Amino acid sequence: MAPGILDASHHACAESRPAKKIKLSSAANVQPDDADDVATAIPPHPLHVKPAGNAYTASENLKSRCGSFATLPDELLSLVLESFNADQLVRLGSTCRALYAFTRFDELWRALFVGSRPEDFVWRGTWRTTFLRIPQEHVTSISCKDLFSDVLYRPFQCAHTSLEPFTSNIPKQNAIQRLPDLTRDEYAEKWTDKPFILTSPVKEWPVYGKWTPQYLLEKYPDVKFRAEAVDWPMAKYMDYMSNSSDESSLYLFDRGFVEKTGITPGRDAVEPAYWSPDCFGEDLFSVLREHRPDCRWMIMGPKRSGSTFHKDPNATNAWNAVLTGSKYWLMFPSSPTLPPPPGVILSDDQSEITSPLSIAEYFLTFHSLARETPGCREGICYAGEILHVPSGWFHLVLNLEDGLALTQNFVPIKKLADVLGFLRDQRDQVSGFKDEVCDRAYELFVERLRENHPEILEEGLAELERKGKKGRGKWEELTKIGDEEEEGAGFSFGFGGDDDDADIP
Ligand SMILES: O=C(O)CCC(=O)C(=O)O
Ligand SMILES: [Fe+2]
Repeated sequence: MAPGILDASHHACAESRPAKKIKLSSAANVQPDDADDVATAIPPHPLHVKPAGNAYTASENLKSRCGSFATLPDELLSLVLESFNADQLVRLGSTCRALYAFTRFDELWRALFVGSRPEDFVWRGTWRTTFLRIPQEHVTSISCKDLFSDVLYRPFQCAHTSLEPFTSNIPKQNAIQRLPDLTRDEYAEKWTDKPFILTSPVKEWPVYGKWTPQYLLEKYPDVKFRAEAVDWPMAKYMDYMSNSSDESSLYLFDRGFVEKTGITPGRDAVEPAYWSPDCFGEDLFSVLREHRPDCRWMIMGPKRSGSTFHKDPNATNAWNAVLTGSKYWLMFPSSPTLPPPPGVILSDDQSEITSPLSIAEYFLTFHSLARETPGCREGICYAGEILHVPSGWFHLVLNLEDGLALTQNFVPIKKLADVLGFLRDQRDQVSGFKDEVCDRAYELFVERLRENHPEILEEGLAELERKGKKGRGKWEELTKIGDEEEEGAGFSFGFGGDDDDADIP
């Protein structure tokens, strides 16, 4: 509804718009030098919808013509439409131009498509045309030029705003260090807790230079790979990758790629495809053998796709190797005493991370603040390079080009205590294990370490105990020692089993 034509009773919904407007203008404030370029670089919306603010100076507003639906704020209207099926959307969309625009919103069709998972489909450039099987030559478009809606315009704007200003001119103090390679000792002594990029090891991998999206298309066109909630044959995903404009692209993230492609990882294999760089040393999770949690993924996505802020599972470290394309990384350390990165919300017990914005929306809204925040690290990892993600670090990743990457999570000796602590004390967050062992991941890991690396286990447990004591408040320290002594040989680390203690800095 146009702010200019609202009656008094509807001012509440008009008030809800400036929040989006603030984001729109803050986008321009983020990079003053580039503001003009950003503004002019965005093409017109395909249905000619404009941002809500334009309604203030418009003489007409299409929203006012859609009957009772006009009384709903745009956010609520699109929420209501999420409960409609395809037939209802098509029918409603044919009643007036405003509802036509709202029912064309492609995220609605994406949800319908993913919910129905059709086996046999042709990707046609949008979720709606794909779902409705509309051939390209029959796609129509009606101009909705007097419709003003941030709900409809903002995702389009985010999908078309240049992100280059955010990923360039990285301040020196934020830059992730680049090194040719590291020795095991250097990694263990100095680098286990820091992000860095290695420029040499991946260039020795047989898959480097050979595996490209095009190669995978030719070799495995019909093999299905996991992309978020769907399993698509490589050929269909490649169609999607080359012809889509989602604000948040469907991202291929497949943990079964080794089995699906028949390659063998590991330097000692007869025909190795790739291996973990030597400096990372032994991965202690390998003692879990058949019970080890998911640990490797092939990642593929178009330019502008990527991962929103998260921490990797089970307090593991990770490496991420770019085979083609390039990735911008934005990273922050974490600890119980540090606030989360700007724009990221943590639950009180720090167990749940909410990062509600798309990558582009995050950049437009929070990037300048993130860049100024102490601890921020940024870097670009190019093809043939590998980036180290330390245990517990928040990271957001943006593909600067269409690209293919491999990633692996591991437990270096130096981080054993953290992983043991996580498996034992944050049981509800343990992930990637098969259901039958998930509840006893800690016990199983300890048992297997005791069989394979008893000294490393003892050291890890001792460090965990030290950390537990250091992490306690004075009162707990004084009152719990007696309890521990009473427990005799058993370990009690202060924050184990007693959730309250986990919060004590
Ligand atoms: O390549 C990406 O999108 C990032 C993947 C990731 O989060 C990781 O490797 O830990
Ligand atoms: Fe990650």
